Amino acid sequence: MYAQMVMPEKNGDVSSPELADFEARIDAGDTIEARDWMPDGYRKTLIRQISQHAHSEIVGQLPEANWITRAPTLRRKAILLAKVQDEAGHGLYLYGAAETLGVSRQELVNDLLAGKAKYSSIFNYPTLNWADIGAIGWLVDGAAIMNQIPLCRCSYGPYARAMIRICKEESFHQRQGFEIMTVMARGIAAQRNMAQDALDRWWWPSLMMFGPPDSQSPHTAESVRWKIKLLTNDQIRQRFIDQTVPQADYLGLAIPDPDLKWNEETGHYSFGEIDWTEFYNVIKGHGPCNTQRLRARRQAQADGAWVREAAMAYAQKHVNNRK
Ligand code: BYC
Repeated sequence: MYAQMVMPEKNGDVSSPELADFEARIDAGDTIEARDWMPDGYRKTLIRQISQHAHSEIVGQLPEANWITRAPTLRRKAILLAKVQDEAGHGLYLYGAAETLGVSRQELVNDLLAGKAKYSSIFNYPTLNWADIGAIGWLVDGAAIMNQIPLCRCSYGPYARAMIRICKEESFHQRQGFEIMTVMARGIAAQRNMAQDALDRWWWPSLMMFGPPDSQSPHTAESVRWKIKLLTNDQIRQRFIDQTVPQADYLGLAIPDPDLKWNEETGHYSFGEIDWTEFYNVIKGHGPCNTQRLRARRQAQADGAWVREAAMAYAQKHVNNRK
């Protein structure tokens, strides 16, 4: 896999003692903290990745929130509400981690609302029925954990620590999704059909969550060298497939890929071609729900203006009282 990647030149002045020291620390597995010296490229990549991740958590609330009022039972509603609230919390930890790099949360949010910042492609697909909530927990949160567990060991301390907490919550999310799928797959024919239909629609977009193939990923080589990413996009995608296929078998559901088969030689599943044209379309803003997602975020920003103003006025009052 590494052979396919273009290895970039080392960032900045290779003879700089700060850079040499920084790279030695990365190689030794040290954690870099907010006040430590870091190359501009490292800071920039972290701000990009952490803020995209934060935006994904926030926008990612929308497809599932669509079903809170229509959850089939009170218990399901309470669980879904808790899960969606967790995602809001993840967004906040991540904006906090990004802020340690010298950027403000407001700047990051402005970039999202202006359509300049990315968030995960997966949240531009619609949730058509209750089985989609099961599929999201099982596949989308499953993919998220697969990506995030290695990030708990990434080189930037504030990001790694946020990831540890987030992963604990994500594993509950994945299990609740798998449990919904189990109930539906063992239910009446109509429920089994809904579960299969949800798997059919979410499978390929879930594989796209891991990003483009390594051969077309401009950031992977440098991010892996700096331990901002511990594994490449293709490596994590393969791990996800290897873990998820037996789960689909357990559910009695068929993965919608005629080319999927166990490969004795590699010890992994081989799988069919991912439609990268669809992926690039979605990340350029032309997915089924991009417009609707950004509209919802802009509305939330406008609706929350009075809360932010009141909180600022309250904080200012305390500052004035202390004078
Ligand atoms: N969607 O060089 P590459 C969750 C972009 S939320 C959109 O491989 P990189 C949850 C990429 O940004 C979990 N864009 O990039 C929440 C880059 O564009 P720019 C979200 C994508 O960064 C609520 C370009 O393509 N998880 O779990 O090295 C409810 C080239 O890509 C995507 C994270 O954010 C995509 N899928 O690798 C339920 C994890 N993929 O920036 C669940 C943290 C790629 O040059 N992020 N792009 O304009 C990462 O691990 C990495 O950023 C990625 C991409 C693996 C995603």
